[in-house]
Amino acid sequence: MEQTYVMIKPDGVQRGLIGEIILRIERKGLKVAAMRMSVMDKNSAKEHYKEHSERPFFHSLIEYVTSGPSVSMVIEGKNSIALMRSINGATNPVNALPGTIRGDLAVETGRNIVHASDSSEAAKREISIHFKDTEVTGYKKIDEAWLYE
Ligand code: IDP
Ligand code: MG
Repeated sequence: MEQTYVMIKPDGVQRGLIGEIILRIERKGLKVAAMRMSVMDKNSAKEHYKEHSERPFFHSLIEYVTSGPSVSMVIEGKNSIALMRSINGATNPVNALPGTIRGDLAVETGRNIVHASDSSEAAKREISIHFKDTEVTGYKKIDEAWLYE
């Protein structure tokens, strides 16, 4: 089953939105395959966001995501990469539709509370930055027969 990397960024944690965000992911029918709360170290954050290393906001982005505890997850399910991007909504909350996490709960791009991998290559790369193989569980959930045709 497809896996993606999802992070509740430090602003989501500080604003008390961990439960709200995980609720939306579980309610959709996606499975939490791994989860950890920690302060992301700077090297992992830089590796995670290396595609943005030349952008003017890179330094503040690294400071932001390492500024306090965040929640790292591996989310699993059919089409989980595309589904998580749509659950999160557009990068800039101004453009994120109501009903999405960013559309309902965030105000600006630099504090947009969640991350999700944008492709299969990114998902594999990001999961391997943040989790060891042994931390990603391979369990089967009882609702699968009712989620998938
Ligand atoms: P994504 O998180 O929707 O994949 P990306 O374009 O990959 O969006 O940007 C990664 C993260 O960098 C964003 O979620 C946001 O936190 C931050 N970011 C992107 N563009 C800007 C900007 O113009 N100003 C400040 N932060 C930005
Ligand atoms: Mg991105």
